[in-house]
Amino acid sequence: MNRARLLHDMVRIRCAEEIIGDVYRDEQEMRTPVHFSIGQEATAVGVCAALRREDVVYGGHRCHAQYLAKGGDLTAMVAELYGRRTGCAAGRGGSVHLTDPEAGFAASSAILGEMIAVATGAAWAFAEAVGRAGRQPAGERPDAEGGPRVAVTFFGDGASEEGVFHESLNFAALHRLPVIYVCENNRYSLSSDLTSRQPAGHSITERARGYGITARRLDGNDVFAVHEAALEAVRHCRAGDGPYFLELDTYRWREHVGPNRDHEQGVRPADEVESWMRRCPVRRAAEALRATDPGIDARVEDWRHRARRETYAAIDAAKAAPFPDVADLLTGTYGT
Ligand SMILES: Cc1ncc(C[n+]2csc(CCOP(=O)(O)OP(=O)(O)O)c2C)c(N)n1
Repeated sequence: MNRARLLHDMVRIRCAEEIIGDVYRDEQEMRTPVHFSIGQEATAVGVCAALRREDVVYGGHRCHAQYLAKGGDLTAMVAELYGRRTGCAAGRGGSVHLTDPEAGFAASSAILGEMIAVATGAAWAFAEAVGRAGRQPAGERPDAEGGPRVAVTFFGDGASEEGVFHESLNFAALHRLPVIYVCENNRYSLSSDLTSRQPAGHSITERARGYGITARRLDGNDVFAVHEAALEAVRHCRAGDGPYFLELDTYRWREHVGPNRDHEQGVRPADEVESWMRRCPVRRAAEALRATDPGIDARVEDWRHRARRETYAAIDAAKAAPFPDVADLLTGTYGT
């Protein structure tokens, strides 16, 4: 495991999102809702670093970190937030419809739970591809060595309350599909706390286990633990042992949608937010690395500078790019 790389990726994502948040609020030029993952970076980074490029990730509305962690292009993401033609979804999707197929970030959607089903379908195709390869005569087989590609889907605790979550898990377990379900449990669905939405004494992990799926719940702000667990999940899927479920406990620092801090408006208790901010995944990883790498703080500072330059350059590039042409409105839609 390259522990410094995990920290680097989190630093880059944190810087990019903080800058985007400030610019979003101050300028009012990005005409898209934005759901920040600030405080939750360890989940996306720990999981995506365990994947190959050809494995595919499907995200939900809170997808910036997932997209960037999988290798999605930052410049194209920022252009998408500004609605420009150079955006990763040609300026038509906004922040909840990020995509970078080259990097293996297939799609994201704001319809809760939708991508859980889509990732399950992709995993079915990946399992079928390996099955077909196995049925072909030796010598004619595409290289299925190392097992199937893996599909990963990130979603929140709120999305686990959608019916499609249960249908998908049941189907994946039945067909032993290579799909990793990653529940980023940040305890809130909009402003509703988990305890007001789900019965006490039960967990989302337990429900996944109810379908016979191997499932683990762990500290989602410990990037090294998340990464270890994700490596195990990937091994499990490639070995043909079926789906894997990870419930990662974490917390968002900003409001549900937008750049502000909602505890300042009384939406969440300030002491709760502060206690989670003390468990900052970026700071914890830096502290852990400092023991063996005394130069880590200087490297983090350098990474921050680079990320700042990269993000501001992406903002400048986006502003200089054209908006989509009205004449192209239907290009790429079904039936055209
Ligand atoms: C099918 C559907 N129902 C309701 C919504 C409205 N909605 C948007 S985000 C959200 C809360 C999501 O909470 P969670 O899944 O825990 O993710 P988080 O925002 O905490 O990352 C809701 C209810 C939606 N987008 N789609």
